[in-house]
Amino acid sequence: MKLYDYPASANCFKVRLLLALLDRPYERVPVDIFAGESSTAAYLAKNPAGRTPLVELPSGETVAESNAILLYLGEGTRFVPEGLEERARVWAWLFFEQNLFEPNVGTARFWRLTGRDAGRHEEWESRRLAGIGALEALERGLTGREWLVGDAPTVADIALYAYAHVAHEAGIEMAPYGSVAGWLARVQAEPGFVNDLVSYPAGARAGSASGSVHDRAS
Ligand SMILES: N[C@@H](CCC(=O)N[C@@H](CS)C(=O)NCC(=O)O)C(=O)O
Repeated sequence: MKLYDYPASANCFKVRLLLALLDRPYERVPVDIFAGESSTAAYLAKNPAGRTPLVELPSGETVAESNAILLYLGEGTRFVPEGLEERARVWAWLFFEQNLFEPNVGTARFWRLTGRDAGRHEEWESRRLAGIGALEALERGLTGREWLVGDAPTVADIALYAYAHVAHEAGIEMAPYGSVAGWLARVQAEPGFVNDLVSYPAGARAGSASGSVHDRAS
């Protein structure tokens, strides 16, 4: 199996984390999204949305969207429950992650770390505030519980971990979120845990040769 991957993307990190926890081998294919490699005709044929991550299976079929990939890879393992009610609750957290968490926490972080917050402070601040709202929801969801669904980690925890563990880089003060802090530590204590999320390279910065024409990441 191949993983088309951008090392600084936390959406890609989700997939690498699950593969590490599963101790599953794969071939990593780096895609330099700031050099246009996610919008070539060859890449768009694999993922019409032109985004990473993407997995290519031995059959040649591809699966896009980080959380769909987590569900696909996690099926039949301890990270995806068997019962329909628990599965549905996992799906709900995955939709929450894509609707409210990543677009706000992830985007506010990306803009801040790459200088894209300059010149649009109000827009950035509204993403950061919405990110705080998403963190408050995550805190409520974890209060009195060790994991988001059931009594063991699922792909929902992996998906939310990806941007929650770097939410401070979006300018969010994390001290109020004690249940989130305990849960982040529990994810990090899972056997096989790795954190190989790297910093955005210089070429991702707004105003750099490639970064200036690219606004879609996180
Ligand atoms: N909803 C998608 C978002 C993927 C996404 O935004 N990927 C970014 C990196 S974090 C990307 O590859 N951007 C390349 C581009 O937009 O050209 C997912 O969860 O996989």
